[in-house]
Amino acid sequence: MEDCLFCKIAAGEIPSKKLYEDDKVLVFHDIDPQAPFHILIIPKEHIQSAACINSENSGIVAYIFEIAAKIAKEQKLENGFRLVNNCGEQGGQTVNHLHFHMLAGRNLGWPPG
Ligand code: DGP
Repeated sequence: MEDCLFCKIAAGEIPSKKLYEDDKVLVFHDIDPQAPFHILIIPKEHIQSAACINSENSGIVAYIFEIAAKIAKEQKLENGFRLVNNCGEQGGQTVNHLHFHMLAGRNLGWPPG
């Protein structure tokens, strides 16, 4: 999609520090890490937000969780991790392309601010 930052990153038009890639998803390091380990998992297909998930495209969400579990094993995140999706303005979403934050490496507070 034109003018979508994460579509451009997925297309390789904007560089990123990639951790994993296949035909469906891209995993790369967040530019502003909030924990010692902070990556973003995005679908390559442009989906604006979690509010746009429906019966046609919901499979990608399960797949993203599968990838997160695989990364947790590979990165030896035995002490746990957090998967976060921010949706919409009040949800704190700043990039309008569905993405899940995966954070680990410190005790993460709850509830978030
Ligand atoms: P959110 O606030 O949930 O929409 O998260 C967007 C995240 O994207 C935020 O943590 C910072 C990250 N981000 C923004 N621009 C870039 C970029 O150009 N490269 C990378 N790697 N991350 C970015």
